[in-house]
Amino acid sequence: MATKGHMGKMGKTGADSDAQRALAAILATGIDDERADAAWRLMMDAHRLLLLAHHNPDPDALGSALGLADALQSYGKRCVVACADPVPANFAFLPGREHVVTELPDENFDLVVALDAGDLSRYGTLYERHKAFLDGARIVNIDHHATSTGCGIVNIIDTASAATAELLTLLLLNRGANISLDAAKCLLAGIITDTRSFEFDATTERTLMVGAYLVGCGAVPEAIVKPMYRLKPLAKVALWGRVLQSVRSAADGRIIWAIIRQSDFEESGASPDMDDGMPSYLLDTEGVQIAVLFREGTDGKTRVSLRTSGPADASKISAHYSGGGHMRAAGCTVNGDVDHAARNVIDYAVQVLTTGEY
Ligand SMILES: [Mn+2]
Repeated sequence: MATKGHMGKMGKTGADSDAQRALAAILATGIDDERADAAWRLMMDAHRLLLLAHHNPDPDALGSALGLADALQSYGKRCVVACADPVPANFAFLPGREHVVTELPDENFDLVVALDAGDLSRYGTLYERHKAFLDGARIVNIDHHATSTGCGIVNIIDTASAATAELLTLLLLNRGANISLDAAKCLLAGIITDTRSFEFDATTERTLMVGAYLVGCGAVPEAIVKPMYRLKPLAKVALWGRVLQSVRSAADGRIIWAIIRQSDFEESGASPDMDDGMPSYLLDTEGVQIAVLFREGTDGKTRVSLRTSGPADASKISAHYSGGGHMRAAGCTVNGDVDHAARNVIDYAVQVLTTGEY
């Protein structure tokens, strides 16, 4: 009788199970008690809290802010979650997103909690518009970025956390706070998206334990993974179908490339962003070390996106064409039509692979 959808609700799962209690006890030790106490005391002493997510928000910034707001509201705190930019439409899996504001209400906040960025300028136009207030505000900063210097009077910064939501879960469990189903959904969204479904190197045993705890609270991974990474419009499927027919290889299959033309967008009805993910998709082909996507511009120029694995350095190849980027992902713009640009860049990539010289 048990179906896949019912399994999670059966047996000893849920917030009060022995497994959840054991996990909570372990995770509560993952954060410094004194610092957790200092941050929590500021939050408990406050009445009106402003929770900030950085601009160009990702689910970690917004999920952390919404998850913390949910937890603090159960203590009777007034919480406003603010972000310089609106919540993207595909973050529908974040409960409470409809309450996120892009402009501060006219209220006297007695505490600010800044989440997922350690520098106030990362809070974008919200900071610019309220510089005087935020420069003088009492701030608790919770973040996991290595570049964070801390913008608060209490800073909880842990670069071993794969997501701010992971660190925040430790804080809540350390302080014995209840994590509701809504909060668990928000926090799991932060962890899943900052680790790309527990795939990135930053994923640790502890990350998975926090994930296990939040799933134990009732959060469902697929409710986040599917809209973030799998769902796509039909026009995108049509675009990829056309472009993948143009795939060619060189250097005994170590190089793969494809051309995407303006006519591909027009005839598939796709929008300009729908080639997103294609260079990485091409790189995940057996034996491939260099993947290149050539995109015909409307200005007579060709946009080149490079991905590499193995010894090839994408940034050095793109630098040959005055572009930039990182070792594994880089890009450049080449003058001239897309077929000419492809021939030129692929010839150079073959030379790089065969000589090892750039
Ligand atoms: Mn993050």
